[in-house]
Amino acid sequence: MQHEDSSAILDQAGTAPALHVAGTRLMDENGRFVQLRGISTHGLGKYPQYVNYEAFCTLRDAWYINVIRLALYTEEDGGYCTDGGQEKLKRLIEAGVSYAARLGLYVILDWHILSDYDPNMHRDAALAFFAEMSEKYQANPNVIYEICNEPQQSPWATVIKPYAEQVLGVIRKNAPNALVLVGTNTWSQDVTEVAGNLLADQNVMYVLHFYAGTHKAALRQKMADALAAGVPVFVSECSICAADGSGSIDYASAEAWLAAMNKNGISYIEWNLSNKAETSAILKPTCQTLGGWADDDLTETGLWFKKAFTAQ
Ligand code: IDC
Repeated sequence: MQHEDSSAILDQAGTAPALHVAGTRLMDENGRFVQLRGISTHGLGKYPQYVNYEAFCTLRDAWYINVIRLALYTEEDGGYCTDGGQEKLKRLIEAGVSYAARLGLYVILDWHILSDYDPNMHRDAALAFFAEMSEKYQANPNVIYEICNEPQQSPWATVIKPYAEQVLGVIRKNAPNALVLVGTNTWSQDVTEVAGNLLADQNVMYVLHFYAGTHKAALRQKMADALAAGVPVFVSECSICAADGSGSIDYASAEAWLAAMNKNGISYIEWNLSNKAETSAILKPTCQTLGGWADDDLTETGLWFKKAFTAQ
């Protein structure tokens, strides 16, 4: 692996340089290929305490991440469209973006649909949210927009693509060059479904999610097929346990995924930054600190990803 993607990719002004899609890969404005690697928060409504400067700083300096994903559930666990309180959640996003900017990290604003499986269910809220965010962050090249976490029962051509065109419409008025990530059908696994029917937009990547205990060679083959068909793939969420976020770790499958992503320079983000008693959490349930973690604070999943990030 070329050492093109050191943890924080700072330009001379100390900010993360703008990114664009080049073929199926990401490139910065200095012409360097970039592989983003990082961690996703758990739901912002449920675990707001991990959106803090020290946490992000630790993940940058000790884990070598270069991106953080802010998971804004639309429905579950204090969701933006249910009981989360929109102003409170937006203040958290504002804080998260400002910490990321100060640290030279990229930051993903993740519109985290899940049980609301069709992105059109909350389309008006999504349009308003992304209009507001893209206006606010139009001068921040480190902000990345992820417009629908995991659609289900939503065919690409008739449901997700028309939704994405509308959301892109509002984002592009303010942020013509920002990177936008679009989820795919079946919990963001159907990346081949978009082949030959991409959005008419240069700066979009298509999302694939995997949980190594559940998803194995068949889904990796889909990733390879999508890349071969010219689809730029971004793994905005993954972990090494089962798809329910818990269960046991499959190390062999995890290594196979890591090798496939590194070989193709695919960006990937681990789920999740919390101490919840579930395998995908990177902190042990006994860990009460909000940053500056020692290895002893980390779960097996945390240790595995820390090693993956720092090995490069
Ligand atoms: C899971 C959380 C779990 C929570 C559940 C419902 O880990 O604590 O109770 O959501 O809110 C996804 C989703 C992501 C899931 C994760 C694990 O994007 O929200 O988080 N997962 O199930 N897709 C595949 C797995």
